[in-house]
Amino acid sequence: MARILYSGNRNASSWAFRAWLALKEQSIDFEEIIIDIRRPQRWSNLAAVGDFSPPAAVPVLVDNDSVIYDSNAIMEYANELGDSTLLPKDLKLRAQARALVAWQHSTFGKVCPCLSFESAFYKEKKLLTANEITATEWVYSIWENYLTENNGDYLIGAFSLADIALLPSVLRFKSHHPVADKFPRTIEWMQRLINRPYVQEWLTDAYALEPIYCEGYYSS
Ligand SMILES: N[C@@H](CCC(=O)N[C@@H](CS)C(=O)NCC(=O)O)C(=O)O
Repeated sequence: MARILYSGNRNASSWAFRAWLALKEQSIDFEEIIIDIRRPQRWSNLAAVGDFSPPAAVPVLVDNDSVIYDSNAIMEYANELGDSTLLPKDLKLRAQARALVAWQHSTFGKVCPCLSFESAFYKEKKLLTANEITATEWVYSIWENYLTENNGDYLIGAFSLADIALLPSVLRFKSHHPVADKFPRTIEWMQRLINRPYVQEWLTDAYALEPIYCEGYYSS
């Protein structure tokens, strides 16, 4: 049996983090090959991934003769290969979870684009602009609403793919702007999420790495 996850640097690849975490949380055995996506080697390394996976990006899960690319597909696959507990049984809750995953996957990265995943690991954080603070507070209010409406420990009640998908955004926002007391459920949810053992495992490695500085971070 050969199941290999081609992932990325722990302090750079938020998409690989999501795929890796879904596999771990479902207790699925796999080997991991970390593709170095730092510049300039990024381009040749990803070109080599393109030899077996058309998008030439990480993550990619190769499960024997199946090549599964894109973090979203890998998260869904991990859920179904495991015990399917990462999506709610209830149709409407499941749709809510998938909507959050889809939003993160499509346009959520445009909210404060300067606060990249890499920047969550910088020792010296930039000061946020007024617009960035407004956007961050708005995101916190949305998470607070989900947690209040679903009245559970996680966004959709139980731990789900929605929490996994949003975790890198939690890290990039929280590390730049603390959550105000008016969002108590968000404060607790973030801590609960970050304290999960596999999340801690990834983050311990990520914090030990040399930071990867993104152009324009301090000047924007
Ligand atoms: N939609 C893809 C995005 C994957 C992605 O952008 N991965 C980055 C590394 S975190 C990458 O390999 N980018 C390739 C490139 O920039 O050409 C997914 O969810 O897996």
